[in-house]
Amino acid sequence: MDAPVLTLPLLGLRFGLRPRATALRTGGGIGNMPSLIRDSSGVAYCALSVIAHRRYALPLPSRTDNVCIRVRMGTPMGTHRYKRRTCALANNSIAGGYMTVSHAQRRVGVSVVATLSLLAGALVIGMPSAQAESVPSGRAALEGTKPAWATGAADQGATPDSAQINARVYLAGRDPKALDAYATAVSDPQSASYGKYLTPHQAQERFGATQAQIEAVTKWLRSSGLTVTGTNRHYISVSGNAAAARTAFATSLHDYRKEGRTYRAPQQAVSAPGTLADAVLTVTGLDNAPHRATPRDTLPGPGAGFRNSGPYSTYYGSNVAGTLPDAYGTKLPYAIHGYTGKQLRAAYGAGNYTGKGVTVAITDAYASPTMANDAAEYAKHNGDRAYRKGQYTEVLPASYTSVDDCGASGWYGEESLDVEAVHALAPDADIVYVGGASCNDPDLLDALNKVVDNRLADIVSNSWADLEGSETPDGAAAYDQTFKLGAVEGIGFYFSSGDDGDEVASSGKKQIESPGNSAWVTAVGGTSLAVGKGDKYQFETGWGTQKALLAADGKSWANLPGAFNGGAGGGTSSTVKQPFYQRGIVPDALAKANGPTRMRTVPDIAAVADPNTGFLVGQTQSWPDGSVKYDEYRIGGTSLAAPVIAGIQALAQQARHFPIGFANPSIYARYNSPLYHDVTDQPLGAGRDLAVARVDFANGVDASGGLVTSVRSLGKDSTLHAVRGYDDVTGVGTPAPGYVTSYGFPFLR
Ligand SMILES: [Ca+2]
Repeated sequence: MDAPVLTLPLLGLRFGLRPRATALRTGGGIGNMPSLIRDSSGVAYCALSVIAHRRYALPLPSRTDNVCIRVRMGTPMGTHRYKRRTCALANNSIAGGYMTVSHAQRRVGVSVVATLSLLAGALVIGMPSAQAESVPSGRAALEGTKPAWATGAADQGATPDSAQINARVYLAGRDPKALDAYATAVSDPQSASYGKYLTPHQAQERFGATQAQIEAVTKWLRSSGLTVTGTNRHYISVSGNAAAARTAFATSLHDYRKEGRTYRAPQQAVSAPGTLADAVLTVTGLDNAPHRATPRDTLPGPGAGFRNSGPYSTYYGSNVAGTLPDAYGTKLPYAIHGYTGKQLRAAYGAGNYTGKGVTVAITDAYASPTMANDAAEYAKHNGDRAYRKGQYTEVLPASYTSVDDCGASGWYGEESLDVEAVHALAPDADIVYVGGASCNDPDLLDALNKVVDNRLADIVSNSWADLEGSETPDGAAAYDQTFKLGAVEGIGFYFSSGDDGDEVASSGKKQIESPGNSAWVTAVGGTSLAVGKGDKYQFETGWGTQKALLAADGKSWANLPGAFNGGAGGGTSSTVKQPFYQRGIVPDALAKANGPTRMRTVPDIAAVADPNTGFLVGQTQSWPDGSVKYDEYRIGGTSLAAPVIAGIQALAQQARHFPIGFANPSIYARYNSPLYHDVTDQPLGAGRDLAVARVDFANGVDASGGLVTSVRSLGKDSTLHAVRGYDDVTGVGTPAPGYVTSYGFPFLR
């Protein structure tokens, strides 16, 4: 086991004297491997294996030579918008490389743009704020339920009364304020209630909706002419026509133009009868109802395959590109072949801990049909422990929807990465995969609720996200309620912070991602990691890549340093106020980046994410010769960082002999200590830039289409910078030897 780097008394002193941290919030990301597929008519598509989110295919331009293109595309129903930032294309084949995709909208039935600035989770019912539309007397406004894009200028007139509506009325529970307070106290090491978790049944008894509330809300909805299609402890789902919705929610529905399409939305803020103000949390689904969904009970086969070329380094610097031009004044090491669990465990101080007795849940949409076999194969190939019988289990929905719109098979790669990374870091931890019925918010939220309602796990790894600007307060409130219920049960949620840096290149606006922006989850940022010979930790930088190609004559790098190619998401929330645990730690230059009020910043913690210093993942894929078989490729993104941290937290929980629960108060309590690697962008000295050389198959599969050679810089994350202390690329840093064992110290739990 790695010896703790601090003595016990020093730890006690350091943390005993630290100003009281008080708590909450978080970011999400993406990395894709491009590949070429053709449909039955021979039309070529760029298939994006979206590692943090989903897969999507779009028609290729007729011919493009290694250019950056911006593509905006929508589903037939227009409820999704994908912006693909960079895509290197050559002669209708896709140059290997790392690409990112982000979603202007992932949600169905939730408005696309949120400009209301309000505290997430603090939807004020019955107390209209200055931002809330007026509602009829005797009604309680549900703030945030009118999308910002539902303006008079965009108004196309009333939605026909006969239009079909599907909505969810979320229940506030019997005492939302008490839930908030208990979730805070039970997660705060300095609270007398710290660690006093409740069972799901106890949580429901204490904070869930009462039967009387459910009956009253049901009666209201039915009396309005809506049909109740389902009731659970979180929400009542209803269907009906627009006329009934108008009666129920005291607002007309109108059609609005937005980005070339027409969407339905409430004309005013949605409201509930004043007598039900305490019972209703929010309503989702009145805009852009998911009527496009087509239930299916079978999923598509594995997606198009991807392979890395070489040369590689097996550890950082093991293979120097002697024949390639210098960059930044030095020869470059080749990119890492893909770190193994052994290397990552050593870098982050796993010691002899294995995660025994701990359960990690992974949520994604859909379910790879080959996951169990792929995971077993991967473990065998890469020196990870074989899975025990029953160690890996799945909890799946009865059927799937939006299979085409969400690009179901693209989620398989994400799932494979999540499962294999958790097992590589925490080889004895149980893993339960909880699949969502689609990539839409309601279905992913259902998956999270399954974890909470049944306490399926101690730790939940989530490598999916959306832009904060696409999140609306109604959706944020529903997520936060789930996270808080999880916190009172001792469940911690971990979300990747994003793969597009400050998001300016991907969205045109500096912003962060959600649900990682929530005060109630741990946002995991990313680094470039150098593990040297003998698994020795060398350094990390913030993950941020600029990519330049080898010039045609092979003697120089064209346009060095090249364009931004991807990096860890981070920054300051526009909607979530600073949680107590960040107070006094996050510099005001970050916390107040959006105005005079201190806001939530992300990420909280970080781990390896750079695909150039990434992780091998094994997956059954479809190959150009028609075969469908297992293979391995290197992958990265904060999609990797999240399961790595989830695995490390499983080790820490084993050391603690008790669930860590919502971890941010504990994570920040260790700030500014040798328990973390404090990551900076130039760890080898000011002004010393770092980079690796990388060679890819132009077609992503084999050398038949030629090779693409590039230089990839480290520590160049758009306008974000990893600096000494807390930063918006890596948070408090990455776990160092001693971090895991520190959870076993009684005064430092
Ligand atoms: Ca730092």
